[in-house]
Amino acid sequence: MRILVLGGDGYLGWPTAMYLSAHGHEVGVLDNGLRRQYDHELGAGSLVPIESMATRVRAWREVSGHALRSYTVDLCDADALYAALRDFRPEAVVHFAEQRAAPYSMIDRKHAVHTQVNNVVGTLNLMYAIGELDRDVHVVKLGTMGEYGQPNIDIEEGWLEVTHKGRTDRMMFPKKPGSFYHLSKVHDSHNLEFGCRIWGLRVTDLNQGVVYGQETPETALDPRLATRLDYDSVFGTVINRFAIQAVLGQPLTVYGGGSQTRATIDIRDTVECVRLACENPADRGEFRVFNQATEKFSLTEMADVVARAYPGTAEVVKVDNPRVEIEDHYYAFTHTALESLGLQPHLLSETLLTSMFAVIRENEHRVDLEAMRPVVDWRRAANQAPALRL
Ligand code: NAD
Ligand code: USQ
Repeated sequence: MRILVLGGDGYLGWPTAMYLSAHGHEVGVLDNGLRRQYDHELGAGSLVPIESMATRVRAWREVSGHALRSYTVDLCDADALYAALRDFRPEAVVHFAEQRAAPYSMIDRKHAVHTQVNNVVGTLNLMYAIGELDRDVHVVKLGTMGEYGQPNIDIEEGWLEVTHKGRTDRMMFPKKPGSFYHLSKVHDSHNLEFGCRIWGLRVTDLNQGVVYGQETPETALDPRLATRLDYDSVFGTVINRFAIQAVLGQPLTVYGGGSQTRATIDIRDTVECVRLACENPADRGEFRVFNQATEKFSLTEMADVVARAYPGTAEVVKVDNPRVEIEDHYYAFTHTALESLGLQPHLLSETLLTSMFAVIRENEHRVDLEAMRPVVDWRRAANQAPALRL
């Protein structure tokens, strides 16, 4: 298949592009380099050095023999997006290209507005481009488990049959997200579902849990093919941060009481789930939702798994929660759709963490400890610029 990966320069987009290419697909990567600009803005960066998009594409051709067509395009620039789609003529588009950090969206008004405009407008432009150019293109969109929040009922895969006052309907599952970023994903889901109803688009919304890990079979082939690993308090995700804190001999920082429970997934399963979704497209007019997460852990359990796997771990500490989150809550979610397509999940194990510890040790000299300190407070409408070094 011809598959265009939007956000193909990111943490997940780059390994996914190589994985799809290694599986025989003709792959294009599209990105506007925004994620690299956030690094400059925040004075942070990937723990593992990453190459430019041009070097990555060249290295992949040398190592695998497969070409990737690369587009430098902002999804918010509709003309450029239409031109890229006309040129590449994809059968599937995998859409990773959004501002994806909850803390970034909570810095202040400017960052909340940027997040929602970038994400919602980019997705709307994509919908219109496909609506006008070729409605058979399957959109595989990265959503997030955080769209649902932590409801006191089981989380279904996107849809819920509701009986109210004796009548029954199939509704989109109610959402209660926890940041302006997570809200942008909810808005995307609603827009995409509407596009399926009015234009007969084919959409798969992958509600993914928190991803951990840094290596996939393809990134491990050559150091130039490495994907990024974020450790700062704005973009670093929790299990990756705990692993880095363990190696650095820093306390593992559990926010709040630690009973908050989150859905998780190994990066090697992310790339496989996207392949499965692309190769088994949604029907015309179908808004299909898969919960792309394989396990759940409380924050304390995550810290304990990491601490057990790394004998030198300093300690697990509970710090004041900079976010507004519910702590003692019910959490159960259905995740059978991807498994029924053939996903064989990698579960969080000491094996994966051990390989990650080695990567972290090699690069620990690159860590700026100051960037690890949580600085974005959900309760404040405007977080102070100096603390963020913006
Ligand atoms: P990332 O920030 O590393 O990658 C996103 C890429 O999209 C970046 O390279 C960025 O430059 C690009 N991009 C952003 N806006 C763009 C625009 N307007 N035009 C063109 N390119 C643009 O993020 P990631 O961790 O790889 O996440 C990818 C997707 O997966 C996101 O949509 C995120 O919401 C979702 N997701 C991530 C996780 C996780 O734990 N990392 C978990 C669940 C869902
Ligand atoms: N947390 C800690 N200590 C830390 C960092 C985070 O306890 O040092 C806690 C947070 O309070 C939160 C949980 O860990 O309860 C997850 O935080 P996170 O930053 O790892 O993840 P989150 O903000 O939810 O966002 C990440 C990705 C986002 C994706 C989401 C999936 O950045 O793109 O959508 O995971 S989900 O959580 O399912 O919505």
